[in-house]
Amino acid sequence: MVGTFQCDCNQGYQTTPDRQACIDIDECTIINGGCDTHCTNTEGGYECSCTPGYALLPDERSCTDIDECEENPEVCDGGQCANVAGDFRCLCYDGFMAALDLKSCLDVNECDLNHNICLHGDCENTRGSFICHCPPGFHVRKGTSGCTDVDECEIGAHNCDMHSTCANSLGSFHCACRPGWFGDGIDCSGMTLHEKHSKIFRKF
Ligand SMILES: [Ca+2]
Ligand SMILES: [Ca+2]
Ligand SMILES: [Ca+2]
Repeated sequence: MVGTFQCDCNQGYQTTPDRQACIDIDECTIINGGCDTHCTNTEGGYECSCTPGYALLPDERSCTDIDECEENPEVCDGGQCANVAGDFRCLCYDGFMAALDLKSCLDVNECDLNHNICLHGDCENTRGSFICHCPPGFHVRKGTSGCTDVDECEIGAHNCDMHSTCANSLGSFHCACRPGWFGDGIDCSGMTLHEKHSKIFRKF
């Protein structure tokens, strides 16, 4: 008579009905293996996993939302990060726009968007903003963005003679001696050059 035997199976295995062999138990068929989301049967065991945006907790069964904002504070560089279940999105600040997937903020190139944004100046794009470089005689007035003419006459930034009138012009200004005064506007005298010379001449 041939001796009989029975198998004692390791954890994760069960004996075949004839008790002659051990076969893997598919734990996933029984209440999803206790997994929150995904259950994957393996030889002699099983594994729980989560959908993207969720992380497996130390109990190796439960899934919890990943707070991407806390995990990577720079994720929305140029905006505010808003954590949502299984995902996150960026609320971008002025000067930035959200990428198509709302997962990052991109600089708006104001110079490309509006070629006239700096008016009389050159536009330089910067991250989150832009800078207007103005030529001499132009400046960026407070509260505006483009380069506009400096009114040298109004702000007193001219070198006109006190007997001269100042006329503002685009990018510059002009001085002209008042009636009865003579000169180039920067120097005005009460007499013509001719009178001046004849006066000097008379001295001798
Ligand atoms: Ca999340
Ligand atoms: Ca910009
Ligand atoms: Ca001017």
